[in-house]
Amino acid sequence: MSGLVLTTFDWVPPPPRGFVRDIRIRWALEEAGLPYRVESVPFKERKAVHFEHQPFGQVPWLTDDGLSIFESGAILLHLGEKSEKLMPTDTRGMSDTKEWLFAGLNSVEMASLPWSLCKFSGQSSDNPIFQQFESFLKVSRLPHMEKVLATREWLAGPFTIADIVMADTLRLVDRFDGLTDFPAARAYVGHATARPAFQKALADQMAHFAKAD
Ligand SMILES: N[C@@H](CCC(=O)N[C@@H](CS)C(=O)NCC(=O)O)C(=O)O
Repeated sequence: MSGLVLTTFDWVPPPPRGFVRDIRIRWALEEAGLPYRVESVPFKERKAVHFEHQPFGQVPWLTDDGLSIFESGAILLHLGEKSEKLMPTDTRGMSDTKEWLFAGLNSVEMASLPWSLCKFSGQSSDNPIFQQFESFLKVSRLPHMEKVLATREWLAGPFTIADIVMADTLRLVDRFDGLTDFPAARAYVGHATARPAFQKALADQMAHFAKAD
């Protein structure tokens, strides 16, 4: 396959639509103006070839000519190396971008995802496990992000792949009203998702899954 090819599921049920992680890659590709195609693999019956590209049977993955890359963070880094619109080329800017990219994935999303999954599955707020996740997210992580986001527009100076990860992570928290006490984080999600590249990525993902209904 030549050029950039993004692979996602052929279909997913309605609740996760708009949040499937191919959106991070679509968003980056649109920001950079890089040409790409989207291909699909079955959601319901995952074949051996799917696991050859993504060992957990998940999506997304990206192929760039002969190279196949899984993990959205690794894919974003790959794209960041292709376009200054996604990652600065100076040492400081590149380092800040990588630092915040990993902070998004490994410090914020590691706290927000279990919380969001509890919300998604309708866990009661009396559940002690949910309360632990609530405290992890809302005491140990979001107040610190709030301070950072109150002082800057984007995490690493210009808009970068780090903002794609962080905004998409916080967007899911906002979906479950988890940002009501964090106005700077909410405003950050608002102006990140107002970007035309995000709007195009979102519309394309929604259309892709709707086509298979
Ligand atoms: N760490 C992976 C996570 C990928 C992931 O969670 N993909 C979801 C879609 S958003 C998926 O494939 N879910 C189906 C499953 O886990 O079986 C990444 O960031 O690429």
